[in-house]
Amino acid sequence: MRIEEFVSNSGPKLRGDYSRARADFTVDQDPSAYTAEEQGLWRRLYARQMKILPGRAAPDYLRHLAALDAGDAIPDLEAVSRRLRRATGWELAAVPGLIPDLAFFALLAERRFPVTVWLRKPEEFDYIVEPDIFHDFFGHVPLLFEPAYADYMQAYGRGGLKAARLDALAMLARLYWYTVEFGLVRTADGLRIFGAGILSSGGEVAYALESPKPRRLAFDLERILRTEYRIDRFQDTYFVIESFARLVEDTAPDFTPIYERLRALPPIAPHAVMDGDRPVQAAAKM
Ligand code: HBI
Ligand code: FE
Repeated sequence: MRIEEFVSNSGPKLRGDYSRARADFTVDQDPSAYTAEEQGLWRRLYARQMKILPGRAAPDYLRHLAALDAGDAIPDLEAVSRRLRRATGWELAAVPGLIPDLAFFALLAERRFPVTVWLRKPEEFDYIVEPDIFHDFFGHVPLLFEPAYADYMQAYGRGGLKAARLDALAMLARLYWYTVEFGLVRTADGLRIFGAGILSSGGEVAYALESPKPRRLAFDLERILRTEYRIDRFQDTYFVIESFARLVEDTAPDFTPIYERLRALPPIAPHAVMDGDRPVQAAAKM
C-alpha cells in the first residue's frame, strides 16, 4: 500500500509523522530529538518494569535486556542495529507508527524489526493502545538477540506474506498475539513471560503469572489460530510454550491445509474452555 493511501484510509487515528517515510514505511530516527521530559518518562517506564520483571520475565529476555543497557536514555536504533546484526543478523527499522500489514510482514521477512520512533505522553504511562518506542523496544528488541526467537520472527513475516495471499491473516494474527505479544514459557523454575505486550505493561506482568482469573494453556497451534483476542484489556487466556526452539518446530509446517480445515470451524471466544485444552500449572513464585 502507498503511504498516502494508508494515511488517508487510517485517518486521524494515526499519530505518527508519515510525511518523511520511505516507500517501505521506514524513517530515520533522530535520537537527539527527544526532549528531556521524554527521556525522563523513558527512565520511569524502564525503572517500573525492572522492579517487577526479575523472576517473572524469561531468563533469555532479561539477559539480553541487561546487555542493552537501555535504562538511562531512549536508545539510538542505529547503534543497537549494529550489535543486533552481529548477534542474529537482524536490524531495527525506525517507523512512524503502525504500518500496513504487508509492509510489516515484508520487513520481518528481511529480518528488519519495525520500531516506532515516538514515545507516549505522560498521561499514557499505564496504558497505551498503539505501540510506541517503549513497547516496541523494551518489549520486542531484547529477544531478537536470541537465535531461535529471531528465526521465529522471520518465519512469521514470511508466513504473513503467504497468509495474505491465502486470505488467512485473521487466523495468523492470533498466533502473533498469543506468542510474540502475550506468550508465556515454561522453565524449570516455573512460568515466565516472553510476550512483549506483557513485558512492557505495568499491570499485566503480575496478572499474567499470578492471577487466578486467566487460563494458562499449553501451546496448541490450531487452538490458537481459532482463538479471538481483545486488545483493550488483560487477556483471558495465555498460551505456554516449552522453548523457542519448540515454537519454531511446531510452526514450521505449511499452514495452507491448516487454514483450509480451520476455516470451516467457528472461532473460539477469548475466555472459552475447549475439549482438549491442556492447562499448565501456574508455578509458585520463589
Ligand atoms: N505496525 N509499527 C507496527 N507495529 C506492529 O506491531 C504492527 C504494525 N502493522 C501491522 C501489525 N502489527 C499486524 O499486522 C500484526 O501484528 C499481525
Ligand atoms: Fe508489539
